[in-house]
Amino acid sequence: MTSRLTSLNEWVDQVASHTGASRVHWCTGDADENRRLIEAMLESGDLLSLNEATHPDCYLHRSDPNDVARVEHLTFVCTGSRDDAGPNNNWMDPAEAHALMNGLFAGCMEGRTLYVVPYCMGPIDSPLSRCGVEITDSPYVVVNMRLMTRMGKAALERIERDGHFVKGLHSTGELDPDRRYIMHFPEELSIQSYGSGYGGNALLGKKCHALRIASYQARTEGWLAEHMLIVGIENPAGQVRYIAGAFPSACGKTNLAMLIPPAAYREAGWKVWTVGDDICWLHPGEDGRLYAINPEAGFFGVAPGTSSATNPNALAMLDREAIFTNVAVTADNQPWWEGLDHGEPALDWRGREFDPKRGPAAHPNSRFTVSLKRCPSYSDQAESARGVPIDAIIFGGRRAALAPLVMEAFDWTHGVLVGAAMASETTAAASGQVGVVRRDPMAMKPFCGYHFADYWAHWLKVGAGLSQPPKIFQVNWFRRDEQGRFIWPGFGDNMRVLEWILERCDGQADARETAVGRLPADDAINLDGLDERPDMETLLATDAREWAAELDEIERHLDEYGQRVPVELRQQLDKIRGNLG
Ligand code: GTP
Ligand code: SPV
Ligand code: MN
Repeated sequence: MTSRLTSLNEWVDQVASHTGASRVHWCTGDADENRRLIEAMLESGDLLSLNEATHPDCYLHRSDPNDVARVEHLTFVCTGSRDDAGPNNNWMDPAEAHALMNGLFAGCMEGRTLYVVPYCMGPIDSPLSRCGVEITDSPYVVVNMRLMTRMGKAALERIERDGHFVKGLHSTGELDPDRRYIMHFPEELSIQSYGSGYGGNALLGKKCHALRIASYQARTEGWLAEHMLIVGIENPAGQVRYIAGAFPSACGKTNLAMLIPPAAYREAGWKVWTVGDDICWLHPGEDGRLYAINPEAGFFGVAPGTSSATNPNALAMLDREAIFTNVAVTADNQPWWEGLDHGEPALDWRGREFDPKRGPAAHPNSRFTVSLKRCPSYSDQAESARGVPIDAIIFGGRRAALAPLVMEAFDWTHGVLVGAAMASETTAAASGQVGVVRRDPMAMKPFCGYHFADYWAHWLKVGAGLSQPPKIFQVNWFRRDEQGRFIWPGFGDNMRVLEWILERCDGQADARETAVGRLPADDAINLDGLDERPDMETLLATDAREWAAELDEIERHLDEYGQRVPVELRQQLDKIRGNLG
């Protein structure tokens, strides 16, 4: 190993000695290594095989029942100054956090193998990509990281060239919720995670690196690291335009990223191309546009609700080479979850005989892991080193009332306020109560690695530097009627809204100016081919009284971030108040 890797080698040696690991394995990412890890996990029971005939090379992992989602209350940003982490993060003094974590990691890998997992977030040859190394004692993490990132030999070579990387240290520990912490040290570009083996807590390339650490780096380097999908929409003329969309966890990013347009659109020649479904790094280009790369290489998607009616592209990629976490299984050992259109559960996500009295068969936050390349709508631009140019940014939430189906911001500054004011009902993706409306600015509440007020200022600054900024929109697929049913059909029919958005970007579709933003003019949303006309009047209403109350709440929400909130956002709020009269 050459000298540029000295710091990596020293770190690995030091961690191996501190954790007492019995063996050190440097991951190459090759197929043989993967096969051996899977065999060992089948042996230990960490993985279970699934029906080989229907689901070749697919496996099931059942996580500990107390370890099924991200844990926001145990996730910390440890900056030297508390103010830099902001009220949006839990904070701990770095020295205190290191002392705590050193105590937990001491001797924790005795008798276990320590895996060194070099990975690259983003296309391996893109100057926009960033590398990291995760040290973990979990083979489940290794096989997931192989699907979710560019993992192994090529990443190690890039680290050698770059000379720097983000250091991530992870141990599943005892899976004791009282000894569980996800710590970020943005000033040291390092992450330490102990006591969980689940998703965003344990696959450190994902939320920990590609959002919390990367957002912090992006601020100093002049770009944005966002919780966004990236999708290309090809019109019948063959022109592809790209949209980036921020939605909170379990609010529709994966579905929108791979939607299948309604029949009439398909027949006319519309196509959808998937670049990313969860994380997006946005860089200003020399032409004054914003360019996006997906730092990830795979999907860690929500299983429940995935069906041939809602997301046929996802189903098509889940019949081989996928890892399922916490789904149920049928009597013939096929994966099963609520919403799937065939089969029925025999065993629930905990491996018990299914009993509907005990709740759903699949855990509501059960997931699939699969390579991006397996997606039928995989974009030929997904590996593009310079990224794809973004025409529109959409902010979406899950809101039963108030938020209209779609609304265009007046300009970038108003768009930043729309993003900062986002609210959404909580979901099973994080531990805690489900269905409570909370503010989730830019869908980044759990993921922004620094003070939200500074983050909004950074958004304003990035926008000011763009000569051709994307237009910003707000969407809401989740408005409900009095019976609690969704009013908008959603899923593939969201294409109808995307069409209006893209036409607005071309200066074509009609909009009506309201106090709070621009909404589609009557009949501007194409409803052809829908069995039933949705209640568009409710979907596109902007009730002045409700909005006045909303603006008061937004003001209180901004106030929580104190003096650092950019004055432009308060001015926008005042302007809209004035519009409302
Ligand atoms: P994370 O991976 O947690 O970040 O979630 P996500 O934003 O990618 O959400 P995903 O696309 O996995 O959708 C979450 C849940 O919302 C699933 O159960 C979907 O079936 C459901 N969903 C997605 N899109 C729509 C929609 O347009 N309408 C309705 N009613 N439900 C939707
Ligand atoms: C989310 O919760 O937004 C996810 C799943 O995408 S996790 O990887 O657990 O963060
Ligand atoms: Mn997510």
